[in-house]
Formats: sequence, C-alpha cells, structure tokens
Amino acid sequence: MIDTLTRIKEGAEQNINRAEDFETLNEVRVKILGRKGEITQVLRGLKDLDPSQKVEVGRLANEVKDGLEKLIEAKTQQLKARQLEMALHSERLDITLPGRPVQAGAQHPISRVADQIKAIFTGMGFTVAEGPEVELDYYNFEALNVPRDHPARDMQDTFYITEDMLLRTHTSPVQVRTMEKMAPQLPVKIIVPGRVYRKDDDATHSPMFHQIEGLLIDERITFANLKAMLMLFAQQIFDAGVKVRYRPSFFPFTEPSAEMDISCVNCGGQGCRVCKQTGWLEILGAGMVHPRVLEYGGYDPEKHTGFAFGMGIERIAMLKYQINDMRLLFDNDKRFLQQF
Ligand code: 2NM
Repeated sequence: MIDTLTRIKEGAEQNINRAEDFETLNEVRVKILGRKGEITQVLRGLKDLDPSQKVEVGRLANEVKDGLEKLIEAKTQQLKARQLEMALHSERLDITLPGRPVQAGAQHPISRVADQIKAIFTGMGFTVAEGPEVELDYYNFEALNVPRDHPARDMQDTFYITEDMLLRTHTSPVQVRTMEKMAPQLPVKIIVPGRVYRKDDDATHSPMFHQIEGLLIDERITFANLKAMLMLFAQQIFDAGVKVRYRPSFFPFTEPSAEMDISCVNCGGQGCRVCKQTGWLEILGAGMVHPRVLEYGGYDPEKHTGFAFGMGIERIAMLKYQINDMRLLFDNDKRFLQQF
C-alpha cells in the first residue's frame, strides 16, 4: 500500500509539473483526486486493512493528497500568471504609431462678422435681443406699418405657414416685441441679429439670410444721432478712413428713411467693378422710426423719437472678405471656410 502511494505521488508530481494548460492540469487532478481517482480509491480501501496498517496508510494517503492539492494550486497560479503575461504582451500599445490629426473647425465668416457687428454696437451701449423665426403676420407686417395691400406682403416674396403666420422677412418684429415689453421704459437700445427668409434665390440673394437691425428710442433722438452712430459703425467694421454718405429712401416703418453708402473698400472711391464705377457701396438702410410704429410698440410719438437701421450680414461679410458669390457662404466647403 505504501509503495502504491509513493508511486501515485511521484507519477502525479511529474504530470502536474509537465502540464502546460488548464485542461491538462484538470485531467491530472481528476485522475488522482476525482471520485474514482487513484488517491480516492486508496482512501476507500482503508476499511479493508487491519487496524495497525490503517493508521499509518491513512496518514500517508492524506499527506500525499494534501501535497498534491497544494502542488495543483501552485501550478494553477503559475498558468494564470503566464496567461496574463501573454495577454499583456499581445495587447501592448505601439506608441510609435503616428497620431490621428484633430479636425479643427473654423468659425463661419457670417458668425465672425455678426460677432464683430454686435461688439461694435454693444460698445455703444446697445443690448442684443432675439426672437422667433416663425412669426405672426401682425409683428412682421401690421405693427411695422405695412398695410394689408402693400406690395411687400405679396405671397410671391414670403413663406407663409398659415394665413397669419410666416417665416419672418426681417428681424424688425423682434424690435416691436421688445418695445411692447419695455414700454414705457427708456431708452430702448437694442440690436437684433438673426435669420430671415424671402422668396429670392440667385448669385446675390439666398432664400435664407442673416440680418442685424438696430433700434434706439429715447427723448430727443434725432437724425444727427443716427448719422453719428452709423458713421462710427462703418469706420469700425471697415476702416477708420472710410467715408459715408446718405441717400433718401423709403421704408414703411421709418420716416424719413435713408440708405447709407461707404466709399468703395476695393478701390477707395476711384471706381471699379465692385462699386460698378460709382466709388460707393450701399451697406444699410435706416431712418427715424415711424410714429405709427412707436404707437404700436407702446410709446408716445409726441414725447419720444427713435432711429432704426438694418443690414444684411452676408453683404458685409462679402465686402469685408472679397467674396464674389453669396452661395459660397452656404456651401459648407471646408476649403472655403478655412480661409477666414
Ligand atoms: C431697415 C431699414 C430701416 C427697422 C425699423 C425697425 C423698427 F422695428 F424699429 F421699426 N426695425 N428695423 C429698419 C429701418 C430696418 O432695414 C433695411
């Protein structure tokens, strides 16, 4: 019996040491320590031995069993460590690979110019106001003194949602909404940037474009205030040396109305293709707020006056950056956008 145990022990030790994977090791364990394993058989056979042998063989058999169990456990840990080592090795990062370059974006020229215009007017004390792009007919036309039969309300030029709701054709409705909210507080001194919509589409017109309009209402606001502020604006957005001129014009919501030109930024006023040989470029419309519009906004035209102006951001951006086709601003071509 003792010889058998010694033989089992030595054979098992060899097999355990040789095992190269968990499967082989488990086979060895079952063969020795399993329900029908070699040691298990010996322990079962103990009852047939006579008492004097039983103690000695039993002690030795348990000793061998404990020893082999410890050896299997040690081998298991060794195989696990090797497996981890191999996994780490095969997943090692190759830090010599070149990195993927970050695709850096660039601010759109319309946003850049809008920010510059906002900065100039906030510098003069204006606050930025915004409002809905889907607007009531009332705010877009009625409250701006554009009567029902006015040609500017023609269905041809406007995107209607319902009979009394449409895509705003200018940002002026926000100015009326702001007046309503503020009245009778003074001053009302806001600029309103945003998207506007018109049924127009060619090289110089897009059905969606961006406007910034301004409004200043207070006591004793005059056309002189309008001229001073808009000249300072032109000199800041273009060049300190730029000249301005005003031509009479018409808008239903201002009286009197004017258009402001600047000396051509391309030729300095000599005359060129950009200014069509005139030396001047039209950049904005403006005027003294019509008394009826003041009334719609909740202000008394006998006591308060105001001026308002509006410009297309695309047009300013095209003049500033010498862009000759407005559609370039809406194509989202990175080769174009990254030039600003
Ligand atoms: C322009 C030209 C002239 C204008 C008027 C108003 C309001 F709401 F105060 F009456 N907002 N914007 C205005 C005046 C806009 O754009 C060419």
